[in-house]
Amino acid sequence: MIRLLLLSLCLLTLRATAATTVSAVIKDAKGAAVPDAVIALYALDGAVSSPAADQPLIEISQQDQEYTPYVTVIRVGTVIEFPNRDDIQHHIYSLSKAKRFEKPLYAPGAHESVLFDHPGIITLGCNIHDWMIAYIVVLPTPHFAKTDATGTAQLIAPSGRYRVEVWHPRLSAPQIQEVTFADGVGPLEYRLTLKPDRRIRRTLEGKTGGY
Ligand SMILES: [Cu+2]
Repeated sequence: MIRLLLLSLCLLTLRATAATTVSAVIKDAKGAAVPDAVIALYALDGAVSSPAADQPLIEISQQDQEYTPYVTVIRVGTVIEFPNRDDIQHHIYSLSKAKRFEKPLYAPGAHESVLFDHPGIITLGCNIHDWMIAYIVVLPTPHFAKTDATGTAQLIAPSGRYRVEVWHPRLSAPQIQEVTFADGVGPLEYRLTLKPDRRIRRTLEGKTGGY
């Protein structure tokens, strides 16, 4: 019995440590790099998911009348802090089903936190500044990444089969495929057909949007 236990422990340890890194490269239809795409991995063969590691403080700040970052990806059960680094008030709100909340008269220096306890996509707006928008992608999996300015992301997960879902604010529907993670696999390459960027331009004097 003890032997069996030890053996299972060894196997568990082996599986948990056999992490593979696979890179993903995401481009749009014209071949330009796509930043802020979220890639989520869902294990298909019961691969052991590592428990959530100590998470660094995750924040979405209000600074220079913008939300930063534009896209945040977290696991279900994560708390996000919303520091207001401006010297004016904001009015943070979400009407999204995964988390409805509102922080009216949100004062300079405020830094309240919100727990995101349901998976889904949350659109964050500001009732005072129409152009302020951010997305929070809340996932029921510990394996995910977001593409950087070069459209690249590194995915780290135990070897095994996964359903890979790619999401982007301008994608009509998530792009889904099956991938087997093993040493030497990748990079995963995507060409996404994105909808036009409909974000509202800033109207402040001297500000040109900067998108
Ligand atoms: Cu605002």
